[in-house]
Amino acid sequence: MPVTSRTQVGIVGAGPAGLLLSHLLALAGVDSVVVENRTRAYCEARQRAGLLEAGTVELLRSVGLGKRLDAEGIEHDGIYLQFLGERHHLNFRELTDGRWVTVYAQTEIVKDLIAARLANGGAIEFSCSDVSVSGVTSDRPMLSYTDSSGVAHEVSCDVIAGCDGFHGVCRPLIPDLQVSERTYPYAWLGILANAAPSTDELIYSRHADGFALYSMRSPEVSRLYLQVAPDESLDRWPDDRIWAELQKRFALDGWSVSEGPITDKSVTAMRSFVAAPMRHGRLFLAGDAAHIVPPTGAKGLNLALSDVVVLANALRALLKEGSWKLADAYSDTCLRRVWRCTHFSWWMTSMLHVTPGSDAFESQLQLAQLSYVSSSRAAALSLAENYSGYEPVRFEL
Ligand code: RFL
Ligand code: PHB
Repeated sequence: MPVTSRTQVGIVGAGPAGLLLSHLLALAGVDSVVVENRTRAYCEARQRAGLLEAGTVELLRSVGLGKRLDAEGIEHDGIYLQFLGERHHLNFRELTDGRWVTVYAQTEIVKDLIAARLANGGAIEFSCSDVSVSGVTSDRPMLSYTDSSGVAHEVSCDVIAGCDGFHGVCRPLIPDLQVSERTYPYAWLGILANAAPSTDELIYSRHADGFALYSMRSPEVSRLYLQVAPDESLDRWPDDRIWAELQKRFALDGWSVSEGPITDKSVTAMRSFVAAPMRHGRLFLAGDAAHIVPPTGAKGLNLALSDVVVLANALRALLKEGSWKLADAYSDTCLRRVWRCTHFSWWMTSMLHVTPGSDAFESQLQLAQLSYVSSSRAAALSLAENYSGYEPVRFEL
């Protein structure tokens, strides 16, 4: 017989979305249980995003998660765009009345969130199997799973939050889902290296051989990406080849990429994906479970956390005051931001990558756009306000 229990919100997935939701709900006095199929160590080590919008930083500070972020996060005033062998700085602070971005790795946000939840007695079950959700159109949906010791559980909930990422079990429970999708004919090869970054800001470089991005994690650790073929095998990319390609794509007189031991290497496919609606009955999707953007705009994590703020406000109104108003508006409210970010990410991706088989016409359009963004204040401001975070959401404490 399964062990039965009761909570207000059953949360599937201990990524940034599920963990932040559980934290915000606790601040609002709403109970939750988070169920995750990976180990805690795996969740804390998964290399992904690194760039936070100003609004995301302000949100994390306002809910007690700013301590390490403020000590270790690296604030940036803007970015560099590089093309035709020249590097141009876009200063977001100047363009947008003080907006900025911060480099602070997703791994660190996940560690901070797990530590905060566990310190406050929060329930997170790692290493679960057979996770399933049922009865989402009834008044008492059920979250079922087997824990790491092999014991089966059934948790009766008021609502379920599907924060289980792109390959999760929640999205398929929504009937008549409308999916809008693009795949791109390239991927990113990402590395983490013990090398002091030789740049003060991130560099987005369009080179005739493909896009490259120079990011960082700390004053000692660099994070770099190269555009590669969509089906690229890591076997074809020994460290020497990676550094040679990075030096070529970022080449500038009197300057070079600083090299060091590579500690992580992976290939990520590029995709845009939006599923609507993001709610069915008492099931709400948030983050990558509902949408994916290509990483060129640095939006995925920020978007996931914005969904969660909208959802936490809605669930507090529903579970503390009995009002369905915000819950009914949840999907439409989120999708407006999702589509803005989907457009921005697609636009950045299309401007900076070399499409295999493309002709001179496409290259000239990209270069014309890059030159416009680097010289027109209006065009630069549009990039800056999207990149640093357009219309940030607020958690109502
Ligand atoms: P996650 O992080 O995928 O977490 C989902 C969690 O659910 C678990 N799960 C299940 N648990 C229980 N039962 C099941 N059946 C389950 N199925 C799955 C998973 O194990 C996992 O723990 O989704 P979430 O929380 O929505 O967070 C989204 C972000 O992770 C993602 O959008 C960003 O990483 C995207 N992204 C970036 N976003 C930014 O805002 N700025 C960036 O600079 C940025 N760079 C990136 C990125 C993503 C990248 N990759 C690898 C996709 C750079 C890269 C290379
Ligand atoms: C990162 O630091 O991992 C990063 C930064 C900016 C992006 C994508 C990834 O656009």
